[in-house]
Amino acid sequence: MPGFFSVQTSVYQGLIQTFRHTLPIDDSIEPVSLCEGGTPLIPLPNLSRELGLELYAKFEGLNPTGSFKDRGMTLAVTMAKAQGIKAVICASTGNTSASAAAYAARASLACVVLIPEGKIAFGKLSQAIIHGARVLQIAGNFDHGMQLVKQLSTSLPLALVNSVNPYRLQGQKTIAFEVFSQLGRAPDYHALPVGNAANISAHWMGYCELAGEMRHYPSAIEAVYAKHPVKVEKQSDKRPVMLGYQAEGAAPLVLGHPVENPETIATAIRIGKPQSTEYALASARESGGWFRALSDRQLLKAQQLLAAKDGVFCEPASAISLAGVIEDLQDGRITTGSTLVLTLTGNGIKDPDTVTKYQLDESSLQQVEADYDAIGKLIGAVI
Ligand code: AN7
Repeated sequence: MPGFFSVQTSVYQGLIQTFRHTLPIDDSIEPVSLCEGGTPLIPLPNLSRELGLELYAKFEGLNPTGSFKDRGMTLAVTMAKAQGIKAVICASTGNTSASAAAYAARASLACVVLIPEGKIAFGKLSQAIIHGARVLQIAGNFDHGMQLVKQLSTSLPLALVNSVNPYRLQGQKTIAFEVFSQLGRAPDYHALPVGNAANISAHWMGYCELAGEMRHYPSAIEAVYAKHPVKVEKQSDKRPVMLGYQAEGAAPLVLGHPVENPETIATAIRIGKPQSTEYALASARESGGWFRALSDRQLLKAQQLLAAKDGVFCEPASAISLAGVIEDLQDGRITTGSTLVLTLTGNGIKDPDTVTKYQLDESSLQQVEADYDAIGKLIGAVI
C-alpha cells in the first residue's frame, strides 16, 4: 500500500548479510539465516546507580532461538549446506542443540544432538524436539558428549557444529562489532559467562579485529582466511578488559585444570573440559582480564536483580556475569565509574523451572479466595 508507512523501513537480513565483509565466506554463498544478530544493548540504569558503573546488557536472549548461539550457527549451517553435507551433529548443554535444530530445519538438513540426560532446561529440550532434531540423551555430561561427537563426525558424513567448528567463532565475534557501534566506542570492561570458552574467545577476536589486529584462531580457520582474505578496518585503539565468570562447581579455567564431574544449577555452563581453553586464557591474558568462580546462590541472586531492578530476564548461566561484577567491584578489581557491558547469553524464558524452584518466596505467589475484600487487603500491603 504506497504511502501507508510513515517511516521508511529497511528489512534486516541477518548476520551474514550485515557483516559479510568481515567474515571468511564467499560472496556467492546463500546464507541460512533466521535474521539473527542485531540484538539491543540495553542500558541498566537502576543497577548502574546502585553499583556506580555505566552498565549495559547486550541481550543475546533476543536472538531467534533465544541465545547467542544463533550467531555462530548461521555460519556453521550455511557452510555445511554449501559443502553439500546432509546432516549436522553437536553435543550440547541445551542452547547449541536448540539453535542447531532450528538452523538445520531451515536448511532442510538432518540434525542429531547429544544431551546430558536430565540436565538441560526444559525450554531448550522442547526447542530441539519441535524443530525435528534427533535428540539422544546420554548417561554422561557435556564433556562425554563432546568427545563422542568429535569421533562420530570424523568417521561419518556429519558436520560438527559445536564451537570447535571455526565458523562458529567467526559468527560470534560480531557481538563485539555490534557493541562497538551501539556504544560508539569499546567499553572499559566486557563480562560474560564461560562454559566451553568459545564465546569469550570470539568476543576478544572481534575486539582485536576492530583494533586492527586480525586473530586467526582456531588454527583450522587459517586455510579459510587464506582463500577468503578478510580485512576489518581499524576503528578503535581501545579494547576492553575481558572478564570470564564460571560456576564454582564447574570452574576449570579458575582452577587451572579440567573438572571431572562439573555441577551447577546453571546447566548451560555445566562443563568441565572447555574446548577453547587456550584461546580463552589468551583473551584474559592479552586484555588484562581474569576468571572468577561464583556460587549458585550468587548467580541466582544476580538473575533476580537483573529481572527485578532493571526488567531484563536472562537465564541463570547468563546472570553469572553480573554476580562476578558485583564481587569484583567489592574487591576493588573493577574501577567504579567504568563502562561495563554484560553479555546476557540466553533468555530466562528458556528455563522457567529454575525460577519456580529457587526464586519463589511466600509473597511472590499467594493463594487467595476469589473475594473483593480479601484481595483488597492483600493489595493494601503492596501499595
Ligand atoms: C546461556 O549449548 O555449551 O563459553 O552446548 O548456553 O562459549 O561455551 C552453552 C553455553 C553461556 C557458555 N551462556 O558459552 C551448549 C553450550 C549460555 C550458554 C554459555 C552457554 P561458551
